[in-house]
Amino acid sequence: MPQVTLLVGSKSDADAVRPVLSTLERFGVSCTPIVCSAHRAPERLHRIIREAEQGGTQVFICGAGLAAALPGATAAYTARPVIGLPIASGALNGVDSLYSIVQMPPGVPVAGVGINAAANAAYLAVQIIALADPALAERYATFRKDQSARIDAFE
Ligand code: RP5
Repeated sequence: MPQVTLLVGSKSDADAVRPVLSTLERFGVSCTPIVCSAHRAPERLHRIIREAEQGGTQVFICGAGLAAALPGATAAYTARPVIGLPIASGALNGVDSLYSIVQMPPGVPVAGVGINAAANAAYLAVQIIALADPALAERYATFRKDQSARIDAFE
């Protein structure tokens, strides 16, 4: 049962979201990546979200470029947390996607991370899932401690 469903709007987003998979794997969080465009295949997206919920998905991460409807459309179909990952592309280089993701209407939130901040999307998912998973919370706390120790080493 995948704990995270990673949706991307296009195959062309694959390289940008790869750190989501490697970061989740590092923490032992299972993830299924799926390509589905909110604009080009809205009915399929609805079906995918329903099936993901039935399969136990706790958090959705949605990476998309350009108008980036995918995170918002996913949030419209589920009450589980949705993390929006804006991907740099097109004339506006991801600023369009960032604005789309953070400007959701009240009542349908999407948690936005920075442009191409794929690892941060994964860390945020880990933090959410860790609320009800003490072993994962422990692994994440260790990671944060190690990270602090590495920073201190430069001083
Ligand atoms: C967005 O449009 C996708 O997430 C992708 O970043 C962008 C371009 O898609 P393609 O034309 O490469 O399929 O919906």
